[in-house]
Order: sequence, then C-alpha cells, then structure tokens
Amino acid sequence: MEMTFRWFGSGHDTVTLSQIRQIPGVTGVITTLYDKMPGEIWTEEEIHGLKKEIELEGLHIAGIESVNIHDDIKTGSGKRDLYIDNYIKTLEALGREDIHMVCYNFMPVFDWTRTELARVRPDGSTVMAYNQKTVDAMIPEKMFDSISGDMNGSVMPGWEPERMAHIKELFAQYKDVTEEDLFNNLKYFLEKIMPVCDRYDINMAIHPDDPAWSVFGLPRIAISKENLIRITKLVDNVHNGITFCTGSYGSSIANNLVETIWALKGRIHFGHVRNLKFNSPDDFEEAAHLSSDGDFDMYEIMKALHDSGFDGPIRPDHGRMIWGEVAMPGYGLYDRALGATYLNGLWEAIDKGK
Ligand SMILES: [Mn+2]
Repeated sequence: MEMTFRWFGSGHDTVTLSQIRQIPGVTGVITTLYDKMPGEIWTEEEIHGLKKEIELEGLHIAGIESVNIHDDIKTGSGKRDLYIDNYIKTLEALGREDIHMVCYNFMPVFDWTRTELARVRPDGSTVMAYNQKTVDAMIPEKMFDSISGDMNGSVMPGWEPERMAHIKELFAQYKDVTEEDLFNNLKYFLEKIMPVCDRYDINMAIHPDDPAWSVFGLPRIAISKENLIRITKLVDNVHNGITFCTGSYGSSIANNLVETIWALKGRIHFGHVRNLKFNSPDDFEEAAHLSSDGDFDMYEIMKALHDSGFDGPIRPDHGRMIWGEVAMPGYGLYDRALGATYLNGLWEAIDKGK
C-alpha cells in the first residue's frame, strides 16, 4: 500500500506539493491534466512536464485520476472509435512516462452528485452531503446551478461549466441507453484498450457510481458487488480493475464494504477511503475519517484491504472543511492530512499485529 494525496495541479488546487510532502507517510500524488476535456489526447510532453514538476518536490505520480471517458464511448455512438483511439494514445503516452494506474468512471452525465457542499456539522466543520428527497424535487438541468455557487471559486471534477452548458443534450444522448447498453459499451471499450494496458502494465480502475444507485432516471452500473464482479469479468484481465471508493460504493447501505473487498481480491487497484454518517438511508454526510465519527468501521475496511493483499495506492478521500480553510469542497489540506495519518496508523497497527 502506498499512501497518496489527490492533487489537481498548479493553478487549480489550493494545496501545494510542498504541503503534501510534509504529511507523514504520503509519498505519491494522484493527479490529472485538469484542463483536458473527455476525449482529448494527452501528449507525452504534457505528462512529462507534470511528472517533472511533482518529482522536483520529492513526490511522484502514483496514478491518474482521472482520464475521463467521452460520452460517445459510454453511449456507444458512431463516433466512439475515434475517442477510443484518442484514449489509447493517452494510455500509450502515460505508459511511456512510467505511469501504471488510471482511474476512470462510466457514469452518465453527472460524475457524482451531492445536494449540499457545505452542510454545517455540530462541531462547526462543513461537509458535503446528499439527500434523496432534495434530488427527487430537483430538475436535473438545475443541479449544476444549485451547487455551483458553493464551489468556493473552484471547478469541481466532473462539473466543468463547458460540459454542464450542454446538459440538456447530454440527457438526450442517454435517453435510450439502458444498463445493459452501458455494460456492452464498457466491454467494447475495455476490449479495445486492454492490449495497450498489457503492453505498458497499466491498471485500469473503474470508480463506483456516486451515489450507488440511479439518479434522474439515468442508468448506472458500478453500484453493487454483483455488478462490480461482472465488470471485472467483461474482460477477465488483471488490468481491468476497480477503484474501491468506500464513500461512493458505501453510499448504498445495501453494499457490504468488507465482503466486497474480499470478493474483488486481486482486482482492486486503487483505494479511496473515507467515512459516511447516515442520518437515514437516503440522507448522508461525509464525516471525518475516524470510525466513531461515522457509520463505517475503518479498521475493518483497512484490515480487509491489508489481508486481501491490496498493494496499490490509497488516498484519504473527501475531507471536512475545518480550521477556517477555504478550498474546493472535500479537497482541503487539513482534514485530508488528518485522514491520511489516521489511515496510516491503522495500517501500521494491522501490519504489526500480524
Ligand atoms: Mn472516490
């Protein structure tokens, strides 16, 4: 296991690489070329520049989150081969730069959904939260408007204004796409990219849908143990793996986190570890990482990862906003640094307890 930290790049992130380097036990960053739109080719020069910038600060790139998938690939439109070719070129460039883990998601329209970006908790911290009744009462096209005012001036991943400007067209594009279509289109994509993943030893790691059920009537597939297993078998290649995101996958109380980690043994290539506090099955907020602050047993989660032989990067996922920090919601320095230290502590204790 390597403890890592997500970093959105200079000019996009309020957190600096030199700050990340000072978090005990964090050696790698999970990053991206944040200005790239889905479907665009990443050149080797661009990746090399990012890599050098990070290495100059004594860190390294532990993986990419994300290389986003163009909607034409997800919907299986006639133009998908063009975008898959572009994706392959990007993977080749990443492979040549010695990068071996790529996180992605296959969610229609919305990358992830929250109804509040700054819900105040009793201790005065603010957290992202989700309430199903709020979503049910919302017109999907207004989702962006309703949360964009709370982004603290940042552009949140998956909510790029350029993309959201076309939200009506995006919904229209998915109108006749079923869950089976999504499985088939994912299989088609994976079959095309696996040879290049084999050549460069790149682990693809699909991120669970967030929340782990259908919203606004859109189809969603990365939502249950059965579906995640099915995804790993669409192309039964070790490079076709999973990002185990406790907060996204665990948003459905039907999902058993520990059982799923064991069921996916050998195919989890990346861990996002965070805690959720449920007020009811359809209202949750992103608690501190500590087990007692939420509803997940973080010790059991880390133990399952440890004991099942997980050896990829982990990052503390979204944190609370504390100590007056102003940053992209979920992505401040302070609470995620506390989370990384706590998770490292759990891991050390599990390791030494063996
Ligand atoms: Mn995640």
